Amino acid sequence: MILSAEKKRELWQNYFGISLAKDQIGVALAGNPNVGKSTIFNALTGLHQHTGNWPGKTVDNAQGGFQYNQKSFLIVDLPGTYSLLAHSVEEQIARDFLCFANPDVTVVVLDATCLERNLNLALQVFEITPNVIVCLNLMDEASKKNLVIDVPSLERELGVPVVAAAARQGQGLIELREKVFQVAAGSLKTTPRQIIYSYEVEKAVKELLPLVEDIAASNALSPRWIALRLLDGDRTFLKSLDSFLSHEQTSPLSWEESKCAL
Ligand SMILES: Nc1nc2c(ncn2[C@@H]2O[C@H](COP(=O)(O)OP(=O)(O)OP(=O)(O)O)[C@@H](O)[C@H]2O)c(=O)[nH]1
Ligand SMILES: [Mg+2]
Repeated sequence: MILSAEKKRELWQNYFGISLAKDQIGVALAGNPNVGKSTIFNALTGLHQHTGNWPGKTVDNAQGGFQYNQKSFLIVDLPGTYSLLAHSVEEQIARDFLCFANPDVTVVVLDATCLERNLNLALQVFEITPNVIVCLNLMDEASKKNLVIDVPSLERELGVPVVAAAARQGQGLIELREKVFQVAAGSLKTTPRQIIYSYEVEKAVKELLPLVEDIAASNALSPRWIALRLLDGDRTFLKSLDSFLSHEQTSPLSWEESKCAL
């Protein structure tokens, strides 16, 4: 499920304080701290940036735009986060945006020198949205450490496009922009790998699903993902979910309608 363009603009403005123009494609840039998100953001958006604070928080909020193939994109450079189980205010901001803002495309930036740790966040994002691209940054550092990453295999394993990059040197950014465009336009299909949990967890998810389906559908959230978070029992997240759900109710569009709208 996905929000209509109009509802998304309202949500971004009212809940996140971000002005998404009509027909503009919203892109979230996420990743662990210090993996090169802002370097990628700066390279893609150049001088077309706007910085401020997240509503009610003292944390920086950077948004920037670029045009590509007659489409307009707005990128939101999120604070670094290791996981969606957030602890700091910065992590909560990144988590709430990834979970509730329904971006058209989410780019998860990974540090190619420590893939295992970085993949944790990517797999969590895969549970929220299918429209994900992995940007494998710091490839120059990986080469220095004699790490060889088989990008096509990783792409197959993850089920999403993987773009190898060395953002400080400007490498991989043209491909990243093209992939963002293709995923937004629906011409590049993604099927992010989903984690299957233990028998007990899956059984509990199955029991919860009918209870959360309506609320998930009317807020364009994944029911499986809500069920899993309820099982986590993460209090700060449940508080955010509660505040989001008590915010204005939204009416979702199907995937097919959303692709037509682009
Ligand atoms: N060698 C190398 N350094 C890079 C690359 N990309 C970014 N850097 C450097 O890594 C450091 C961190 O980059 P940032 O873009 O600030 O990282 P970030 O993910 O935005 O960091 P936070 O916002 O603090 O989470 C900077 O010194 C960059 O110049 C790269 O591909 N290769
Ligand atoms: Mg940054």
